[in-house]
Amino acid sequence: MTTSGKTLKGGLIGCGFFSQNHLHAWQQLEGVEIVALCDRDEARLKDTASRFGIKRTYQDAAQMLEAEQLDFVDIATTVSTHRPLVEMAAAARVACICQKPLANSIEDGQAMIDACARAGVPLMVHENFRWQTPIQKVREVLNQNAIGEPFWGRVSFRSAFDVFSGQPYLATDKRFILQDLGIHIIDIARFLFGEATVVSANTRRVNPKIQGEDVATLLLTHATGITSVVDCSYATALPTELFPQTLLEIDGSHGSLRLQADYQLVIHRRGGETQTIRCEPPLHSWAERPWHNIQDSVLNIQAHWISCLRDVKEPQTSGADNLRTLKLVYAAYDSADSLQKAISLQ
Ligand code: NAD
Ligand code: 89V
Repeated sequence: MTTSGKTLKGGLIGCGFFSQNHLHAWQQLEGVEIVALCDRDEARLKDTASRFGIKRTYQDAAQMLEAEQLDFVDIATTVSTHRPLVEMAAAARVACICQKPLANSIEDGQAMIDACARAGVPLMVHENFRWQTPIQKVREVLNQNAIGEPFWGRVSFRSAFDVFSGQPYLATDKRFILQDLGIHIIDIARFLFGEATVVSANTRRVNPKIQGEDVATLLLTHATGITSVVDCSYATALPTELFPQTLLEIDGSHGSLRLQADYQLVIHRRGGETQTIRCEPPLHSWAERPWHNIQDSVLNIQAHWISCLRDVKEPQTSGADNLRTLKLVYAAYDSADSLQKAISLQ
């Protein structure tokens, strides 16, 4: 696909809760335009089209793909439609962004990757948490060897924020926190510590009004030799609500690093030197607190997609890469179902 210079044309499928962030971010980025929208729900489609000034609308994704000359589709529907929509776009030889979770099973995820590979089009999973400004800063600090060789880490997300009012399906799905939020936190662990080879986990439901688990704790062994703890909770009422901040603790051979509340990054060198860096994400004109950290990461991942399309590079969170995160999610559920049995990913 040669795209250098021209404005890239995208079509967005699924005009629901989260897609509004995608659309704001696309409007902020140079060299890209969402020329068509698709949603089965006519009212949502019209409302989104008028708010973002997008003229061409479709209630059927197949019709949109047939009628439009698109460089890519941005699929922002919920998980059950991901496989059919990605396969449809691949059959039309259109590059795909697909929201997380990639799929409802490893088999479906693999089929989506294979369909895109056969069609020769890239597939990127919209796994945005690693693109958050503070997480990118921590990656940079580790790359600079500021704390030496990391040997232990904790990636932690604890909150009592009401996610169910914006995303009601989260209260009724049989599986909740690992599949929806843990998937991001596990991906951050992979991003910072490398591939995980063994996982054990436990989960529980605290909130009686929901169907799935809202607390999960994982112990991971990484091929790099790092041990990490990934913990997430939507049942944790703190004196100050931190949603949607991910906190980090990383211990290295020459020091330690802590990403603390309110985006304070503390880097300590063995022997005494301690530095505190503030990594507050930018508040874009369309963004609002406390979501601005996530909203900024949407802009960052979409900018990455544009640069990958232009330079014909594989996106960081390609389908194949993200399938490894999905495999960890399923392995964690399997472990939790079998008394925290350690599951090997090799
Ligand atoms: P939603 O239910 O609010 O919106 C989905 C929209 O897709 C609906 O308007 C629905 O009518 C439409 N749709 C479904 N199937 C369709 C089809 N075949 N053709 C056309 N339209 C179709 O869902 P949401 O809360 O916006 O979540 C969407 C996805 O985004 C989910 O996979 C969710 O996990 C993910 N999400 C990601 C983040 C993040 O930070 N990365 C945050 C929230 C949600
Ligand atoms: O990222 C997500 O999918 C969201 C949230 C951050 C609220 O968990 O559901």
